[in-house]
Amino acid sequence: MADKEVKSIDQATLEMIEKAHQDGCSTVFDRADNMKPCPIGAEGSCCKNCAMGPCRVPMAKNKEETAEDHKKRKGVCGATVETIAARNFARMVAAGTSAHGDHARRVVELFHAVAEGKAPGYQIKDEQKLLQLALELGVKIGDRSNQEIARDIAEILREDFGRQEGQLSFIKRAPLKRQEIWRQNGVTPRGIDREVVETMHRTHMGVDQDYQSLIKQATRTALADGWGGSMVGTELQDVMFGTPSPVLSQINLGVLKEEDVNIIIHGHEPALAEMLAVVSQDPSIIAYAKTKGAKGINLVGMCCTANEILMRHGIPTGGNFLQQELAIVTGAVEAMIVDVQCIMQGLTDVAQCYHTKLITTDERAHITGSTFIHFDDLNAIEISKNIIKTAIDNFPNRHKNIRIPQVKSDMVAGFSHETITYLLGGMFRASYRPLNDNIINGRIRGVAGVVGCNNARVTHDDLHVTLVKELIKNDVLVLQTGCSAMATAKAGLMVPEASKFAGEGLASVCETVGIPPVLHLGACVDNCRILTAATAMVKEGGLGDDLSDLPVAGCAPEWMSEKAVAIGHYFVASGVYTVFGVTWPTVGSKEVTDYLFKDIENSYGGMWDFEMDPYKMAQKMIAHIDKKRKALGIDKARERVLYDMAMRRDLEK
Ligand code: SF4
Ligand code: MSK
Repeated sequence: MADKEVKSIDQATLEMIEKAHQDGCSTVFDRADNMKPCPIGAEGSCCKNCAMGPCRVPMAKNKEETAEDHKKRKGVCGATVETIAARNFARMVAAGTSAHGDHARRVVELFHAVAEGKAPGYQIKDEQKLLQLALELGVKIGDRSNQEIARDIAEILREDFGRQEGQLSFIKRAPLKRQEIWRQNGVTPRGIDREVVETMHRTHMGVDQDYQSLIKQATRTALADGWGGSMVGTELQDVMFGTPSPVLSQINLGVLKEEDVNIIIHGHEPALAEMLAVVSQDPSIIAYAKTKGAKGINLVGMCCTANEILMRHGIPTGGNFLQQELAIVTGAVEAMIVDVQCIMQGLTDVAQCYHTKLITTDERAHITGSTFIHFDDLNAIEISKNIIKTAIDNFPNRHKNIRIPQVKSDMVAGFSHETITYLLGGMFRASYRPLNDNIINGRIRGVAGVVGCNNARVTHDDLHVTLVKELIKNDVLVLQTGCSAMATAKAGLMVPEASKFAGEGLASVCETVGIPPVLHLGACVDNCRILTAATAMVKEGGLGDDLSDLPVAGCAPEWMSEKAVAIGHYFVASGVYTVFGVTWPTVGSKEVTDYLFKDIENSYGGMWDFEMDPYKMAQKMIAHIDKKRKALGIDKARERVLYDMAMRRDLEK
């Protein structure tokens, strides 16, 4: 494990932290040093849900105080430690679900506009996926046009947001046994908005005051994210922008080009990024850049928007969450264009140290000190040209102080569920059979989803990379999204040659199929692709009849956002053992934490865990995978050992 004082294991990041210091510019790394986390808030023991508080009910901090003494500590209204911790947890889930849900709502609105021919520049790129969705949702195909079919699909999926009764459209994608578990536990989500609103209501002062009841509603809300908002967003984005397929690209700050106009697109929703990708290739725009002395235009992604345009266009990625300010510190970025989510307010201060223009584009996300250019899907081409011209006009304003770290790595991304099926089975026998067979015969021990953010409280990228290396070494195939995927890509784990880091069994499968041992599945909303892949494994047969039977585990080692909590909880509620690093938000209540870490398994087959050491994270995940292998009766296959001569002689004694 890297020294805690080391800010990052990434050379480009370290170089730019040093440059920021030389330039007198403060970044997230300095702010994290100057602002220690509040220990009471960190453990979920602070309630500020009414004006009689904030009330603090922290854990015992000295030996004289017993657990019983702690339990006696109450908020002014009498709220217990359990209620306060569970309410805080539920609100994190609601916030995360709302972020993905609101992202998906914009996608549905754009999809509807495309269907009505009102959004020039956008189109339906994946007709096959459109027709599959139509069949699944009961939309008549016949001789109707793609536009007519798309409009019906948009209208059906739009209902998922405000539905008051019944269930979300994609719930029926889950294995039947899983659907029954949700029904029995009363957590089948109705409408995405309804579940979020109900969580906010229940956690208001003086409403739901039983921690298990609060967690139950948090569960229903999280499921409205994984099998609702996120899934709707991913599916319709694929239809409009294309379902990802493997693509070679590069990652890290070294993808910036000194002689080009560098434009960074940062945030989450791909509508703007897709259009910028198209417009930045326009010969008239490139010619305009040349009139300002630049060689060309270099569009680069940051955070999850980067994942979206990387997966579909191979556009290079500048870096992950903790590198957003550092990209500006290079002095070579003309504009950083942002939409929603994970955009640090500190960007404005950093941009002021250099010539970079911070351009906000979304009505829901204004930042004081930025330039706001409203991005309207219905006039996307014109607005995108305007944004890019604003960046080009800024090129002559560059300061002399430019330093781009010469650090970048090759990567292969674009592993959608559809692509994995095709790669495994080929065009005519596309299926998960080879994956299931290799899990059953033990070449692949299991599958892990490693996802989530960076967090300035731990060494940047270290936990992601150490954990993933440990997993693949032990023959665990790793599926990744978000900033976690970027961390391991920078470390060279997303190229086929990375199979040299994998155990013998996993390496042999990866080399046969021609894939890296670590697969990039996309952005944070694309975590639902992992659910889809896991469901396909169940449906393929031989690995049980529910998601909780599979030898799989999940982890967000460097999480920071509320979205990560929503994602983790929908994995747990879908039957997956899920580990978080850095900190655990209910640690202030032993009962709530025990419930989430142990008892919840009885209801859903999945449970949470917390671990700060990446080696121990890997051990815990592998132990869970082995437990599931044993329950499936496939643990024996793994124990096959190739005997060398010394071992044979020992046997014959
Ligand atoms: Fe304190 Fe209760 Fe108000 Fe929370 S709701 S701030 S615990 S009085
Ligand atoms: S961007 S949510 S820091 S993964 Fe999706 Fe990265 Fe986490 Fe934001």
